[in-house]
Amino acid sequence: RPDRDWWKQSVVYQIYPRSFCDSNGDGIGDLPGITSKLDHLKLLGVDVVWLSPVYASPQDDNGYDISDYRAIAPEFGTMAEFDEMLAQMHARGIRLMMDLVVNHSSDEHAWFQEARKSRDNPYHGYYLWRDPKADGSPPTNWEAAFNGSVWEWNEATGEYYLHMFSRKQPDLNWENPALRAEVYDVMRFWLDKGVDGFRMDVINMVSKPWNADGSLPDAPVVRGGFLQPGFALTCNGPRLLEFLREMREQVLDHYDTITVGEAPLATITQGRELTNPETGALNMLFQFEHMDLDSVGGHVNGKWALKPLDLRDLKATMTRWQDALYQQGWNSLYLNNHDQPRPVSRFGDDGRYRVASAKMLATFLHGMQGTPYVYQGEELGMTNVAFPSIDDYQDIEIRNMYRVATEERGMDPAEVMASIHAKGRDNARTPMPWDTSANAGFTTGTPWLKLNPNYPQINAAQAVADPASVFQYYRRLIAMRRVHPVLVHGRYALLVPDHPQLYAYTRTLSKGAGEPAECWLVVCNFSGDTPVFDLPADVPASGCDWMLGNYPPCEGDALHGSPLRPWEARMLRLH
Ligand code: TEU
Ligand code: CA
Repeated sequence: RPDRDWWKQSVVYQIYPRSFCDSNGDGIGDLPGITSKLDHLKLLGVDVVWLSPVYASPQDDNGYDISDYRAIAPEFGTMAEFDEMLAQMHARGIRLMMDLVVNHSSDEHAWFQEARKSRDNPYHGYYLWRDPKADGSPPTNWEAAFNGSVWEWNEATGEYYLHMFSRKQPDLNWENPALRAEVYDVMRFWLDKGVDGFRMDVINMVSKPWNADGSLPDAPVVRGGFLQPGFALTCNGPRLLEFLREMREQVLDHYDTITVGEAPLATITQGRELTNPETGALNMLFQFEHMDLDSVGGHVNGKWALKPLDLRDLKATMTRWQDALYQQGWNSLYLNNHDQPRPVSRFGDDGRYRVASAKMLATFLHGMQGTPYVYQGEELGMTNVAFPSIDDYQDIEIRNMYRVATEERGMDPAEVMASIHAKGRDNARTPMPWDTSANAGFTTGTPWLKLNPNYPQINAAQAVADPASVFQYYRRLIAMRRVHPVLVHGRYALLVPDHPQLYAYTRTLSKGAGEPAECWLVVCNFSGDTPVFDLPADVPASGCDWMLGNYPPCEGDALHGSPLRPWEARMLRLH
């Protein structure tokens, strides 16, 4: 391709297949359903689709537990329907990233079925086993993300196996070159079918930071009532770059791909190391710092212990990553996905100012340097839900946390439900609302998870028809990235860092000698108040052009002494 960095100008749309569109009335989204809605994506203007897993799976974690990496789960369709979907995407100029889940497999994968039979089975070394402590207890006190211990007993071999997530998701042993070779073969299988790249699930867990002698540290018990997954103990091991460089040399460099590595607790140093174009391995990472600002202890202590977001923390975090990767690597830009609550409920105002704040959040995100990711329904301004009963929720993480917190740790069910309403993953997994017909046109059957009750007001048909909708705003925002190189290559610089409600930054693109640099200003009001913005004196500007905004252009000087309206966003070209 003429521009090998096409992924820097792309906008990616994430589809969670179970909740996108059901074509056969079983209440579960599927591949033909996706194919039937590709024109929605074309209209939105996205360049790439990231498809969450559709491989064969017992669905213990909705497909993030894979039992055959080369087969399509019957719930989602057939390989022929996959091929048709891919052809229809390519026909529309839309590329496809698959979700590569290789930190762990399903316990129903043939590899694990063999491995657990005996300690000298040829597949035994594909997984991570440990003997019990002298008293028979698990090797460490670590907690898994989806239930008690990360260690599950295996009777046939008299030892424990590691699973950072559910007991049906045994971690794979990347220290074993034979296992790594199997992963690379799986990648070639999909790339040879024409797939354009991968999102790599918890990829910074594939090298575990364990002691060289194999001994494992116990976790410091920082007791809240909630689960505290031992991520910090199993992320970012010493061989991560080595493994991913090997993957790049053996597979990725032989194809024209886009790659993003999901990396909970990734540090900035890793961001630079792993995304360096020459010495790195992947195009970009999903780092989690900005996702952990509104909970006590983030991933280490669990996301359920809530605390209010301070905008200055968000500004500091985003600015650190923008500055660190400028001309060194590349950022992903995201505010939500299938694991995170809806941004307009989490960071905006999902009541009176839902539309304005959804547009503001999009402007804040897409104005920065990196590849933006739009999660299904984000383009509609979809909100969280608050189902009354734990029985309304399907997510293994929600259900197991609720059981442990209320039954084993005596927490107040009302307090636990409040955390679920704020941070539960099913907030993002309510079925995509297409129109105002029964079940919002998602299914003719009974949806696997209840719809958001506000679908009569928030659905794709309404959004496409309404010129002032969040959807139409996203279309204009996405199109700008293709037209204005400053949005792709311009240097980011934070302004007014200490302002508690305004997030303002510039993007500056140097032109040829003698030509003045092009400078854009993005100002976002993260509040329902009307704070005044004053362009700092060290940013030279005598005027500006309104490039985009979620309100009509203001009267008078937009740069000095200008009050922003509630949740207002302005994208201005300075001159
Ligand atoms: O998520 C990895 C991860 O960090 C999760 O702990 C996620 O952030 C958490 O559930 C939020 O509370 C990936 C997938 O995105 C997730 O859907 C899977 O459940 C998980 O890995 C295991 O494959
Ligand atoms: Ca279906």
